[in-house]
Amino acid sequence: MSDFSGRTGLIVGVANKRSIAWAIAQQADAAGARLVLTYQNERLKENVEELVPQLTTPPILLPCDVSRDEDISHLFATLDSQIDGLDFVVHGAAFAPREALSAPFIETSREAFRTALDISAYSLVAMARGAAPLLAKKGGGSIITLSYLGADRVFPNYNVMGVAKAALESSVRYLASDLGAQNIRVNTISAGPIKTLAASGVSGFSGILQVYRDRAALKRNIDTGDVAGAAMFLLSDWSRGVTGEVIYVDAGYRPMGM
Ligand code: NAD
Ligand code: 0WE
Repeated sequence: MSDFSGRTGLIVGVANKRSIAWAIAQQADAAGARLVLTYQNERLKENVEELVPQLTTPPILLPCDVSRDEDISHLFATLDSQIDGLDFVVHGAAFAPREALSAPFIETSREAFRTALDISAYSLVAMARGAAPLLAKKGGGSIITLSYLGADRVFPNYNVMGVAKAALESSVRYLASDLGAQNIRVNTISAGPIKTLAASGVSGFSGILQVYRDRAALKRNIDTGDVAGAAMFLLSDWSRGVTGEVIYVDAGYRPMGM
């Protein structure tokens, strides 16, 4: 079970116990990994501090607002001095201004477009650049991020987040190409809908869950544990030959035609 012993992972995107990133953190911890968890701001710091006693190995907690270059450079400078390399990185940050997820897509402002792509897509590029030297120190590693089928298909109200996820998935392929020679892999899990903080306040979310449950091959919704299982595969050596890919964890929604 402890196949992550001696490994260190950086996890970005824990907001509360329902976060997908938290389920991945719990699985990686259970497998023996030592973790670095970041939090977006002081308000979320308290949430993360309340969760960490659940982990077997006490993690390193550091602040990182991924929209700030100085936060990212400070994070990796701190890690460089505190740990001897990284084995994996989990990127689970996304944001678009609320109004952009309810008005028609055609009304998307330049500012909302910029914010959504900055936080939800560019941040992966910046994190990969910062992490690469630490991953290379361990002879390579695995970077994953979280996407949604709205990158490829239109879902009502997903709007500019769909455009951001398309940029994110393309960034995964270009990063995989840049980092492959250093044995650093980059992949994304495209998850089905889950009622997390990022989904709360999305009007009609229960309806989306219902449609997925009805149409998915497995006739159910997924939970954060389902995503964490696939994450453990992508973060481990079992996936050593996989990079630049989008892995769908959606209970078989995407393959269905009707
Ligand atoms: P969540 O709200 O728990 O996680 C989103 C995280 O993004 C939060 O921890 C938040 O702090 C972080 N974040 C936002 N702006 C940030 C910033 N400027 N700096 C640092 N962190 C920032 O919700 P979640 O559903 O666990 O989302 C995690 C990822 O999974 C996101 O990329 C989301 O798009 C993706 N995803 C979610 C679903 C779903 O239905 N919940 C489905 C597919 C993909
Ligand atoms: O990626 C996401 C959610 C991302 C998200 C959610 C919010 C809500 C609160 C990004 N930014 C914000 N900004 C806010 O102010 N998902 C895959 C979950 C999700 O969100 C939807 C979905 C699905 C699925 C929004 C509309 C339609 C479907």
